[in-house]
Amino acid sequence: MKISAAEVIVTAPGRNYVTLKLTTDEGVVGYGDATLNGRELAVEAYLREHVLPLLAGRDAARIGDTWQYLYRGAYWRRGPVTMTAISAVDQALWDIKGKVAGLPVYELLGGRAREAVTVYGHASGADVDDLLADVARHLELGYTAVRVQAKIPGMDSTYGLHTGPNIYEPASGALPKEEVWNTAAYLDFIPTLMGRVREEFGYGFHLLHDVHHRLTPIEAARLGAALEPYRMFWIEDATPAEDQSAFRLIRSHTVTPLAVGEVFNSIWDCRELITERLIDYVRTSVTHAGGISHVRRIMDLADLYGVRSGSHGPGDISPVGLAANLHLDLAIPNFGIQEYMGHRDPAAEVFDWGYRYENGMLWPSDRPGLGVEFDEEAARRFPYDPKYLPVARLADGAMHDW
Ligand code: CS2
Ligand code: MG
Repeated sequence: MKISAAEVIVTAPGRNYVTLKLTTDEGVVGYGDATLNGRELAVEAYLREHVLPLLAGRDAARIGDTWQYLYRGAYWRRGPVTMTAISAVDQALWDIKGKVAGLPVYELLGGRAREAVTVYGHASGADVDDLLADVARHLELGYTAVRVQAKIPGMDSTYGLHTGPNIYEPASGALPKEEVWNTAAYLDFIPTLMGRVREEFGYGFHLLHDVHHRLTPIEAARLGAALEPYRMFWIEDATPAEDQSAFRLIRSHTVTPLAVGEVFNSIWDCRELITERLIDYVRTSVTHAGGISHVRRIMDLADLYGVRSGSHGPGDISPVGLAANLHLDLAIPNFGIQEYMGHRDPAAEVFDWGYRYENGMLWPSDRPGLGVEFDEEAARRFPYDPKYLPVARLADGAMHDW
């Protein structure tokens, strides 16, 4: 069965999503998520100009060979744009393979290693009381793992906070929003905040926190040590993720578990982190790191070293991408946890996903392939809406990591 048509569709039902549609000569359609927040059109153009012309006439069954052709066959390889584009092709081909076999993709990956996938939800607040109310709401909804973020006193805005009722969307505006960051205020506040959460709700659920690349290694070490009494499930992205050696220093000072990797796009970004056991959870997602085929290899390497998965699952990964990640989560032996924010209206007018949230877990559907349908007519009603992720500066005006 050959690929006969390929198309990229950019649509914004609530936020921007880039979706690849592959069609075979026998009329089987596969979808892949190619959404890269704030850089949507770069991936769309890479696919349209440099990938789609190579796909026509290729055997749709040969996923690995197509992957190698697009990766090894490109002299300028890796990087978020390229790897998100390759990922979309990989997802769409797994979708087609599942539909041809009449099986959900997790069956093709070896079958379910678990019934459902434990997820963590996002609690956030403009102050401590607001945050505590949101944690309570998550526990009532059945979450067994909750990520906790709150506005840092003294700062005008802080990353990771809901931007509407239960909505988290950091991208906004025709130019990047500028935020002012204060490390000292942050480091003073976070241990107090986690203490309040444990005091109020106890230790019977997993507590997570995202540092969002803001600290130096020694600051991150101090934070990890200060949080030890609160028995965190993890702290995430404690330092800018491209510096793998930073984690050696953090690791030597704290037993707070470490997670990193939402911005990684290949196994080379985390090889030392894994083989030197410098982290506990690797957060690479199927959408941004070369698809199911490549993230499976990352997770296999991680399994050898006792590192578990904790894949990125924000609203800026489409339901197709989240579904692809779920199939992998269900099948791998070293699954740890999955991030879950959900997709809010009007996303459901364009995407019809079969998986569902219940009791702190995502449950797969038994639809063949990835199990997500895409309504092209509805997609046309929501044109591309350009938006940027924010940038961060220090009080003296110098740029900082956002
Ligand atoms: C965040 C993301 O979910 C997370 O852990 O770090 O929401 C991140 O800010 C966005 O995906 C950026 O697009
Ligand atoms: Mg994060």
